[in-house]
Order: sequence, then C-alpha cells, then structure tokens
Amino acid sequence: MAIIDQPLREPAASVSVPSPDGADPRIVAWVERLALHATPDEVVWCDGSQPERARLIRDMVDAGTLVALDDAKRPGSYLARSNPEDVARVESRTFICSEKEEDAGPTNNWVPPSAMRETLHGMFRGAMTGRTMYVMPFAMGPIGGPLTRYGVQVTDSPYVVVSMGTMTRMGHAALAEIGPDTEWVRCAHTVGAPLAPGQADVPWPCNPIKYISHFPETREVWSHGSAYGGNAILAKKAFALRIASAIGQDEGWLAAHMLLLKVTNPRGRVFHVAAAFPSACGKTNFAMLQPTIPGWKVETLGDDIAWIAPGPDGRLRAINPEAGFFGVAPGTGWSTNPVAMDTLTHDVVFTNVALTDDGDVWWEGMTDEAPAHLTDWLGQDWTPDADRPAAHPNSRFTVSAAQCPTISDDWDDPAGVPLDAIIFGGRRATNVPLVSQAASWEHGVFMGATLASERTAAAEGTVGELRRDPFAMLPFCGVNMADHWQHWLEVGEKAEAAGGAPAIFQVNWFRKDADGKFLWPGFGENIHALAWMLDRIEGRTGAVTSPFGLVPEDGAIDHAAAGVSDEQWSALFGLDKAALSAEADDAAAFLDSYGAKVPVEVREQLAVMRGAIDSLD
Ligand code: GTP
Ligand code: SPV
Ligand code: MN
Repeated sequence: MAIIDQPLREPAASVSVPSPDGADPRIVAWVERLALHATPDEVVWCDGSQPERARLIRDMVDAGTLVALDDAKRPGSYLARSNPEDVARVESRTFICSEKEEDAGPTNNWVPPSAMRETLHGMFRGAMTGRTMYVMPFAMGPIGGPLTRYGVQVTDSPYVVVSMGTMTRMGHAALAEIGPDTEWVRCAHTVGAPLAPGQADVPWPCNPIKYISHFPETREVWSHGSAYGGNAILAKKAFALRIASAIGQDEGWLAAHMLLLKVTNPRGRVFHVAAAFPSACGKTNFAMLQPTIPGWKVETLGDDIAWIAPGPDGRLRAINPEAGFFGVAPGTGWSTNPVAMDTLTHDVVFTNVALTDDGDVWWEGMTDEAPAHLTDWLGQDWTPDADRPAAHPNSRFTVSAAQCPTISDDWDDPAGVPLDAIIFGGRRATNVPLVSQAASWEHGVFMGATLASERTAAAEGTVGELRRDPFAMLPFCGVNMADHWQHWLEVGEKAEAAGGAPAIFQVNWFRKDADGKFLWPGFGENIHALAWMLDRIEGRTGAVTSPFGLVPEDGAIDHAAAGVSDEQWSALFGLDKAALSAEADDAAAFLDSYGAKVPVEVREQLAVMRGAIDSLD
C-alpha cells in the first residue's frame, strides 16, 4: 500500500530506548519492539506532569499545530485545526479482529487477527521515521481503584499526548501501578506520516489510509492514519468501550457509552443515573443539566463512558473511567449549556472551531448572533453570509473534568456510585415518546437492544439517516452485539438477586412536529422527564401502559411549566399504529440479522410490544 511505497529508512538495527526505573519489563520489551519496527528518531516516556504538557504545547505552537488563544479571554487555551480529511471517527475503518467472526458479529467489520497483524506490520514499519515516539502509561478510573484498569499507549502525535493527558490519568502514577500481574491494554498509535530526512512537517500529519483495529482476546488496539478523537485517543472508545466490553464480558461487568450524573430531589434523596445516548445526542448536555424546577439539583460524574460493575453487596455501582470531556462544541451555548460554557473558560484545547478576530473561539450555537467576521475551521475568512458553518459540525473541546463547576464530590470515588436508574435515548423525529419506563430489566434490555437514532456528524456517513444503534454502542462494541445483550441480561439478573437492579427508562428529546420543529425544549427542561423517572422509583407518581412501557399519566408532568402546549404534549406521546407496526417490523429485521444469538427474552419483549401495538385503536 501507499505507505510502504514511500521512501523510508530501513528499520533500525537498534534504537536507544531508555525506560523509567521500575517500569514493568513487559512494557519495556513491547516499547522496544515497536520502536525497532516503527523507527522513531527518539522515544520519550511521558510522566504526565504540567511541565511536560507545557513543553509539548509550546512545541506545537511553534509547529503551527496549535494556535494560542488570547490569554485574557481564554487563559491556557489553544485551537487546533485538523486536516479537513481527518475530522471524525471512521466507522468504516474500525475493525474487530476476534479469532472467530461470530465473536465480532454482523455489525462489526471483522478481519481475522493474523491477516490484520500482517497488514498492520506493513503499516507500522518505519511509520514513525523522523518523529518522536511517546510512551503513555495511563489508568482508566482512579489510580489504585478496584474497578480501575490500566493501559499503555504509544503515539507519534504530541496532540494526542496532550489529549490523553486531559482525558485519562496518564503518567508516572499509572506506570507505578502496573506490576508483573497487572493486566494492561496495549495501544499502538501512529499518524502514519513518516518524514524523510529534511522533509518539512505539516501542522496536522495524518494518512488517508486508516486502520482502527482491535484485538479483543489479546487486549490490543492498533491505530494508523488519524489523530482525531476516538481514532487516536485510544483510551476512550477503543479501550474503555471496545476492549472493555470484551473484558467486562469475561469478568461480569458492563462497559457502557453512558454519561453519569447525581441528582438530589427536593426531599434530599440522592440518586445516581447513567444514560446511553448515541454520539452527539446529548450526553454532555444531560450530564450538566441545570434543572428548571426549583429544589432539584444535578451534579456531573461523567459525560461519555461508564463502567458498571457489581459492588461488594452485589448491587450495581458505576465509575466514569475518564478524567476529561471531549465534547461537541456546536450547540453548546449560554442558553443551552451554561455549565459547559463555565467549564470552558480556561485550559481548553479546541479542535476545528472558528477563531474570532480578538483571539477567542466561536461555533454555531454559542451565541444567537454570529460575529461579523471569523476565521473558520479551515483557516479561511468567514462572514455570517457564508453558506458553510464556521465550526466543523464535529468540532470539539478537550477539557479536564475537574474544572467543571457542577462536578460531583464523588466523581472520582474509586468505589464508584450506586446506580439507581439507566436511561436509553436517541434522536427520533417520530414514534418514540418523550419518556417511558421499562416494565422490567428484560424490557429495558429490549429497549437498549432496539434503540435507534438519526446519524450525527460524530462519524462519517449521512447525517439524519435513521439507524439502529443498540445501547448507543453500535460503533463501540468489541464483542458480538447479541452476546452483549445476553451479558446485560445476566448482569441484571444477578443484581436483582442481590436486592435490586436499577430501573430502566427511555427518552427522546428530539421528536418533531409536522414543520420539522422540535416539540420539546430540551436542555434544562429535561429535568421534567428526569424528575418523573426518579419519582417513579419512589412510587410517587403515576403511569399508564403503552407499547413503549409505562408513560406518565395525565398531569404527572407539568408540561406547561416547560413551555409546552397541550397539543405539543400529546404529540410528544402520539401513537400512530401503522408507523409503530413498521417500527416493530424494522426492529424484528434488525434482531434477525443477529440470528440465533438473539436472547429469547429480547424476542419475547418484541412480541409483547407487537401485542400492544395491535391492540391500539
Ligand atoms: P459524544 O461526545 O459524541 O458521545 O456526544 P454527546 O452525547 O455527549 O453529545 P452532546 O451532549 O455534546 O450533544 C450534541 C448535540 O446535541 C449538541 O449540538 C447539543 O446542542 C444537542 N442537544 C443536547 N441536548 C439536547 C436537547 O435536550 N435537545 C436538543 N434539541 N438538542 C440537544
Ligand atoms: C463519540 O463519537 O461518541 C465521541 C467522540 O464521544 S470520539 O471520542 O471521537 O469517539
Ligand atoms: Mn461518545
């Protein structure tokens, strides 16, 4: 392939790989092998310190990778503009290389591990020539915690080092935890842009040939060609979801694409809630919700990933394994998410947003009115009459979770938090009601398994196209999705036997009217749905049955207080028999694509739903 046709140095016979005292010899040996093969000029072990971060940032400013923002307006903050061909996750180039094809399942791209290893061997050969190889030991979860797992990522991208430093607990402390018996995940990353002697670098090196490859059995990730988000910050989707879903299946816990929040109700009772919404469907916003109903308080624990495991008493607890937020910028503004805006006042790396003339950032939705002139994400002049967005729709901010003003005291409790409720949600213009409650854990697993959502700019593909996105994990499941459902059923059954599993709900903030306008105001008003869900757990509010489970009885939610008319309210729960029958047919066809692996409980729940649809007038 192209990369190995480029003029490269021959692999070095030896490369000097100094290693920190006490580094596990398995890590040192792996790093040495990789260095010999990828032939970086230099190998640097990252300690995760502030001086190290400052040094890398300074170098990137010098190289043009980062633009320093105005130090008074946005202290400690920078803007990166990616290569326009490297702006989002690439699902079509994401591979699950399990030994058996059936362990990857029909909704993953499967390649036999031996074939993928051979390809990657070619792709990584000499790939770091002319660059520095950074070695980053990291922890997912608080250092030393019972649910915490460890990994080591190598990369030739300083941008990725700075990102990993924010998104994970990276550096010396993590390295010190990896002893001879510690399982650690090998994460190898290259932008795939070797530099010939004397060749000038570009601000955002990458390669059109991308491979985001996972080996679930041997707990490895190999990524080539991209420096963007989940393609490159391998601790995140690659490890904490894809590899972790395989580890969790072996060990009895769940890796989930879920935000985590803490709610205190007006009576002072505390709940912890996890919610799975697909990419760019509102997790960060919900995790930072500012309730519009007096007396309710929401605090943030995580905005993207939760690991859910039985605690000492057998009940489910959850941690946020990450240490930062890699959040969608567009749509984040003072009126929609003031907590995020407050989080972003300093020490942020923004990627692919627009630059204002006074050295600050802007994106669509930050303010009602766009500035008169901007430099857009491509580095070009932009004015409000341009027919293109100033910020890329998948532009993002990378920021430490600790600087979020609503971060909860227990967000980094190594023992995690007890989980009271799990919510599934997607972008659905039609059919799916604002909120409903699953009749049982099995029904909840069915809701998760048949979750569907309109595509967003978070990955390549046609924005708006409806697709099934089970558990909001379609792009993130390192095992056969149907085995993942079976695993959820088993984990729930054990939790119930231990005294109770979390209640499960489904939400849809995105239903539209005939004119294509959202029927529900969303954001802070989402507390109305959340309050109903938690009141249900306490048995304080009523519900009636529907094909989607239990929905609020008349008057249970004060929709007028949310600014929603009676007409809009009934439209939010409207049931169109023909459309719902088609929905059930589509869900059935989707389940069928997994063949005999679909758990019988999931099929039974589809039959229950069909019965309820058939009995509609
Ligand atoms: P990933 O980081 O990709 O996993 O996404 P996420 O689920 O954290 O998405 P995020 O919260 O950043 O939301 C993405 C987009 O959805 C933003 O443009 C938001 O403005 C929009 N959004 C979030 N919550 C709501 C809501 O309640 N109603 C409406 N209409 N839009 C919302
Ligand atoms: C998502 O796409 O769900 C994200 C962003 O959270 S990325 O880390 O790029 O996957
Ligand atoms: Mn995500």
